[in-house]
Amino acid sequence: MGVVNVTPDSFSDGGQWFEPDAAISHARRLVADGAAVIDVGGESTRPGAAPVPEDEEIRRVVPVVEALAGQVRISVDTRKENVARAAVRAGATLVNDVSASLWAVAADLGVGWVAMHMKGEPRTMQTAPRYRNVVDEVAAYLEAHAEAASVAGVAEIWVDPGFGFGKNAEHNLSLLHHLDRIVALGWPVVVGLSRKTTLGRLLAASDAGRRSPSETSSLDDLEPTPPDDRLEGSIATQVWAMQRGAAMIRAHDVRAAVQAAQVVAA
Ligand code: HH2
Repeated sequence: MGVVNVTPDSFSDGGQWFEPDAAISHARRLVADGAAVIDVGGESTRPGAAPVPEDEEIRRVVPVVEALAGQVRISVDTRKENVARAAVRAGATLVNDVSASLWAVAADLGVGWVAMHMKGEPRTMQTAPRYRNVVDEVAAYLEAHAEAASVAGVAEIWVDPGFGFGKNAEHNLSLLHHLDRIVALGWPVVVGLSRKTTLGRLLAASDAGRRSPSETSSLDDLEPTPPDDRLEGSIATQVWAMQRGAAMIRAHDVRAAVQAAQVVAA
């Protein structure tokens, strides 16, 4: 799943694909690189991001979806019912829902649905997130939401542990370590690891000569490498996830992710 952020403020590529023409040609590049799905988003969900009004989000997303539909499968990355509806009218067939709240809309529209786990909401989610057991909590949340969607009649349901959404480095690593628990729920798993901050912190730790995993306890205090310098961490964790049964990888660097997948498959 290749990421196309039609936003001025996304954490890793904000502003680069904000103009529709730039977004469309970037998406075509990702398809040529091997993306099977293009995920079009008009609102950043990075920590601290400001909400975008519905009509503005529709204005950003719909022309891009319209231009690409028919050439590749399109998902719409949104938390808003009317944005999902407008994108599906324009040709999207999957709703990538970081709020895991739009299952009835997906059922009504007859499209697929991704349920992602998020603790809190983007404006505040990274302020001291806490869990009793992050793996248990995320697994139970995804199971309950997928079940509700299934009962409501959604025919295609994906689950995603939501790396970085209300989770510190230890939570993210714990979820990755136990990804088999999420896979064992029985729903196909999507992972969004690409360029995430925890990877930037691990790479910064490596640059600083901290090579031992036992030295990663204070990772959250480290200044991460910049988002466009997190490729090695993205690929390493994507390969880890593929080997543990993730069925879809949400990626900015599609060529590298597809190449890694081909090597793993071989
Ligand atoms: N991560 C982001 C956005 N949408 N959707 C799913 N299913 N899983 C994820 O991990 C996920 C997601 C954040 O990445 P990005 O879209 O690049 O940034 P922003 O939210 O700042 O636009």
